[in-house]
Amino acid sequence: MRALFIVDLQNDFCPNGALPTPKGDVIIPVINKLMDKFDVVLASKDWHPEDSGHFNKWPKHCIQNSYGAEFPAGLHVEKIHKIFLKGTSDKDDGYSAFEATNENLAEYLRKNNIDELYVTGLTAEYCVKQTVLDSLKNGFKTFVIKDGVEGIYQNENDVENAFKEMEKAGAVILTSNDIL
Ligand code: VGL
Repeated sequence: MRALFIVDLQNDFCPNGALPTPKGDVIIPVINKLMDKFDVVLASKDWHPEDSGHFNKWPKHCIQNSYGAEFPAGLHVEKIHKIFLKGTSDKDDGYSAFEATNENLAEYLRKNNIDELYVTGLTAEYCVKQTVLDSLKNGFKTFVIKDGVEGIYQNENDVENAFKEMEKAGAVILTSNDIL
């Protein structure tokens, strides 16, 4: 089975959010179109407690139950089968969806016979990259849909470098046109 995975597509990572990507919203229509092409659609949410130690490194963002943690308007949320919540404790930064605490993602995928993960979402340099690297480590065939991913761009080459790192680790990089 093939799953579309949407990493942290949340208001705070969209333009005007607390930790914005300049163009994060352009991926919303791409992801909406892709949703019908998969057996299952899964998503992660950054889900920080208000006093998270993570905020020593980053501006406050994606606080549990806040507007910033919600999916952006326009995303077809009714098509998402399951949401994995991460960044809930100070044990890790919760960059990877495989660090979700409400449900173990690797176990969920195995239990549901999902062997291929097609990753989209925010942000290329952090949560998308770490989710992809962990997916590969866990033995899943992992694809990254380039036009379904956006980045923070703290430096000009950060997104390009993230894609190189994911590809080197074994991810297949493709575009939505290859699927639609
Ligand atoms: C993220 C930076 C800090 C992400 C989360 O979702 O990619 N980036 N926290």
